[in-house]
Amino acid sequence: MDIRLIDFQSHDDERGCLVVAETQKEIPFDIKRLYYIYDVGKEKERGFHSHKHLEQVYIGIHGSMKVTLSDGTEKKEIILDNPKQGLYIGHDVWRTITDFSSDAVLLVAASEHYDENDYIRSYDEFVASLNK
Ligand code: T46
Repeated sequence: MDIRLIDFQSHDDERGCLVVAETQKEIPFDIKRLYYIYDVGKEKERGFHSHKHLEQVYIGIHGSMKVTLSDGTEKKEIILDNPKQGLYIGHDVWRTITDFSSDAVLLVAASEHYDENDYIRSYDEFVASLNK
């Protein structure tokens, strides 16, 4: 499955922590879009889709959340609760994001502008697309 955790550069001192992620270094693509998700209600679930081309890096900036990933064969669960790490997710990976803590903030760096045509929002369609 085309996913991996990435360690960011962190500069910590008595004033706090400063974390850096640079394009084509820690972030393996040119960032065309940033968005963030917060104030997710208790037991609310997001995602339930894959992307045909989009690559993204998820950063659990604050609080925690669970990301469940599948390539149609293998399934992995990753807790994002460390703002010094990012989760790279390539295309053709089904994802759900659940178990948001009440203070959770998920920042996402994306390789492309928003395009609804890049989404596969049916799991059956996702599995069928892998066999093409
Ligand atoms: C992902 C997870 C983490 C836009 O208009 N522009 C955007 O850039 C995005 C991401 C969304 N939208 C609109 C489309 C929907 O009307 O915002 C609404 C909510 O989007 P969606 O239902 O896709 O939200 P999530 O949290 O299920 O998924 C989003 C991203 O779409 C997805 O790529 O990985 O966040």
